[in-house]
Amino acid sequence: MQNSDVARFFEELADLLEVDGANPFRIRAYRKAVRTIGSLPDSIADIINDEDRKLTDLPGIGKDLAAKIAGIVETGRLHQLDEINEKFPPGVRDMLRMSGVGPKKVAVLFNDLSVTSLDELKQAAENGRVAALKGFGEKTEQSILEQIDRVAEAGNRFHIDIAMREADAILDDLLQLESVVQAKVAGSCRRRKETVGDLDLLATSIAPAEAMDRLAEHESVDKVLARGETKQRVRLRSGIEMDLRVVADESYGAAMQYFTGSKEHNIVIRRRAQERGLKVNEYGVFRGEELIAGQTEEDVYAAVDLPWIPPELREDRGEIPLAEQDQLPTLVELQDIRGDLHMHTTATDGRNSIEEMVEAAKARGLKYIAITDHSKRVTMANGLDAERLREHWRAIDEVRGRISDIDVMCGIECDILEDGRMDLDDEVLSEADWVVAVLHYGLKQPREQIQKRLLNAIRCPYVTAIGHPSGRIVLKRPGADVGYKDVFKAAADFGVMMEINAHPSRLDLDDVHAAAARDQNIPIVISTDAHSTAGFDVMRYGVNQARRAGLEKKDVANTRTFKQFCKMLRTA
Ligand code: DGT
Ligand code: CA
Ligand code: CA
Repeated sequence: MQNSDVARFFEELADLLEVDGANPFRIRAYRKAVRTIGSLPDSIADIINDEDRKLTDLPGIGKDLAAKIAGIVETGRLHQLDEINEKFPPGVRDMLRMSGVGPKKVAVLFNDLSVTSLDELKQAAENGRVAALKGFGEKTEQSILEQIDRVAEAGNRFHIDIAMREADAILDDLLQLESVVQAKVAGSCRRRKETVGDLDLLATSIAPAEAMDRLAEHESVDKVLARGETKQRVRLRSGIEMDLRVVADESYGAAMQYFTGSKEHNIVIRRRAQERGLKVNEYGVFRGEELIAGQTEEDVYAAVDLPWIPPELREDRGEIPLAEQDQLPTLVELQDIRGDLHMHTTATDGRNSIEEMVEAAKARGLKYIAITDHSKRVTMANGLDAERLREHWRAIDEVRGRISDIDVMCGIECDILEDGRMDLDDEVLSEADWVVAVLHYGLKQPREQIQKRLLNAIRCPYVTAIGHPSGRIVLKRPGADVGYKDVFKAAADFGVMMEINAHPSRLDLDDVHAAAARDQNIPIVISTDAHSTAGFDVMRYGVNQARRAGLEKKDVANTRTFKQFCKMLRTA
């Protein structure tokens, strides 16, 4: 169990307690615990297992909280959360997922309007009953109406990092069984989509019942929903549902191909099979009754005259013609990444010092990094003005003088203000090695204004990259209305790079726009936006997103050596 998983328990508990009108001090204590746990550089589980350390040494963690944390790590449950969950209908948790609607507002909707589901909320809002509530108004009602469908949809989906972690833990466990020969995840998780609806596991085994028993007993399984001879569906404690299918060895490749999808990709494969007088399904490729392929995916694709296609590309977005002409890209890989160009330190809202970040980056094999703390507009994160920034750069300079074998750039994540100006003036920006310009505020502005801001930033001669261009938060907040075509044109003209922010809740550029940027020959940087040393771990999700965009090593600037990378920077 990861720290963020533990933190989520307390976050949910605090939210529901607040809806319940519980003692504010208690709620505040849980929220503090969320922040403490979420920002710990070390794993909670490690601290528990370390005889020399105690959870109660952490700030804001008393005896009671420590016991609850230990319980979560041990059992995957928090009794108080189970209890309060019983008290509210699922609609309350759905409402909590809307942005701009915190627990206090949800309490009013639940208590005063007796709204218990998103459907009921929609009705109430459409009848103007939400706007009439104290503290709501027309604007909030409108925002609720705009969000309802997305929240209803998102309710059943999960971030890719959670999905992969859950799948991997269970696969590792299943593979412990001697009777299980192969086991892998298929579906959207294997395609590395940014969100996953449910997990589809495939295994080959001589004893299917044993595999299903093992899954049923797994600590992260909450409930077995259905079980047949070779198929089982379970719900995990995280809420994700999972199918396990145990298939025959001779059908493993065909099942993998079928259940990896996407559905759209499979439709084309099936049509190709028909054109060749064949039938393809999850058991194999058949000519009449005769099984002609199915043990490996390669065999299945070969039967329809195609090379094997990487799962990340299987969306029927042009991969099949490319495969037909033997022109599939050689996708970028995690090992190709040499640099990371977006991260924070204690100077603003990061948890680790410059030195700790540099050492951690080096330990992970990175050859160069840019330290990019926030600019002053982000007051919440203690953003830097010109004077503090220069001081910060001096500190970076001091550290890079001491630590060898890694190049460190003095950077800044500079806000593009609502009116289109840069948050810091040219004079100080001109002294930076690397400037990531970003939108944080005013994301709901009309398209023209968003456009003006992005184009202004690109024209600023010291801006080297645009970070998380849309500002979206996956499953939570849509991004700004960006006119990508013009933005990419300007970026290409001025030599500004585009970021794929690797954090699983951003993944911004998304796959489609990353491909469009690449088509304009814009160098892409994949960066972690690490706020702690553990934050470097998310690089793989950014690489996955780049792979879904069909990017090769050469398309990603931070696969280059530092020297080559510097040559790609615009010259002001
Ligand atoms: P998800 O779970 O919504 O994130 O997306 P997937 O792609 O994992 O979809 P899921 O779990 O419904 O099904 C897994 C795969 O099984 C899907 O990608 C393709 C295959 N599949 C499911 N239903 C159909 C179908 O009706 N026709 C075809 N050709 N394939 C299907
Ligand atoms: Ca699925
Ligand atoms: Ca499924």
